[in-house]
Amino acid sequence: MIIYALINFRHAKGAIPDQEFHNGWFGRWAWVLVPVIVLSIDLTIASSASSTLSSVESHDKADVTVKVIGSQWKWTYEYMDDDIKIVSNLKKLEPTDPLYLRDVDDPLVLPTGKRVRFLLTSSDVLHNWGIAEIVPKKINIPGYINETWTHITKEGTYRGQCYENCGTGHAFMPAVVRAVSPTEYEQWKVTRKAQQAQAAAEASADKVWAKAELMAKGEAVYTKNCLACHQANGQGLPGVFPALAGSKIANNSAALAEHIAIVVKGKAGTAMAAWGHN
Ligand code: HEC
Ligand SMILES: [Cu+2]
Repeated sequence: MIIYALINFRHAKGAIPDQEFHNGWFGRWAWVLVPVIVLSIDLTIASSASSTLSSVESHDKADVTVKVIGSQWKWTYEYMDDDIKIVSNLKKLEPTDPLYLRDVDDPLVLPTGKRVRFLLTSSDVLHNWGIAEIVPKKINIPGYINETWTHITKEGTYRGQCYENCGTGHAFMPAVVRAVSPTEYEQWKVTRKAQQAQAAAEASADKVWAKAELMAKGEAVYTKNCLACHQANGQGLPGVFPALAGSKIANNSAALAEHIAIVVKGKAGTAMAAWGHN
């Protein structure tokens, strides 16, 4: 409009300005009505945005509360009202698989039609948990708890990931939620608790383990907790994660105490976490 006016109503063309414009009815009302219209549009947008934001931040009572803990590079879910803990690790799949880097071994299970509250935190660096279809992402900060919530209406599997660059394994920590009906959810809780109790009983029993049993159990523990850094073949990543294959600590019965110490207590200032509390 400005370019059109500059060309067509220029002085050189003999245009004469309308000096009485502001005295006509249009000139009087336009400069009142235009700001009123613009402001009303602004306020309409602001009020619907505010109600959405306050709903996102709502602290209403929830039916299920889950603590979501990010760590390099997996998600741990703790059900606050039930003694259930889920450790979600990347599922190893072939690159040709449609779910490559998008599936986990043990997803978070949630009921549909219930209000679910999430408490987000981290045990090492910044992570960011979220699943676009059901819950907005929110940052996981070490030593700090963030809160968000959801209400899932449709059963199914929902996928998200870590949205904060948290290190070399950032791409390998997908977040997966399996939403089931409330009845199925109750059944799942019963089975899950029974499984956990059995595992705990096995761990504490005075059972004499055969070497093969120990090897099988150790492999499962390694795959779930250590493989991401030390790799399946035990070679680690040179310069970042040391190889356990051929390591003087891991393969030497004289260094047993040192071996146990580094696994239980970790090594401060490195990615090697203390596993003692698990
Ligand atoms: C987040 C990555 C990460 C994970 C997961 C991890 N480690 Fe480590 N680990 C390291 C790093 C880094 C070091 C080297 C620490 C240092 O600088 O001495 C290390 C060192 C070790 C060492 C000493 C090796 C040597 O020769 O000095 C052992 C043994 C070990 N880890 C065992 C384990 C076991 C068992 C697990 C699973 C329960 C595990 N690690 C999980 C990163 C990791
Ligand atoms: Cu992360």
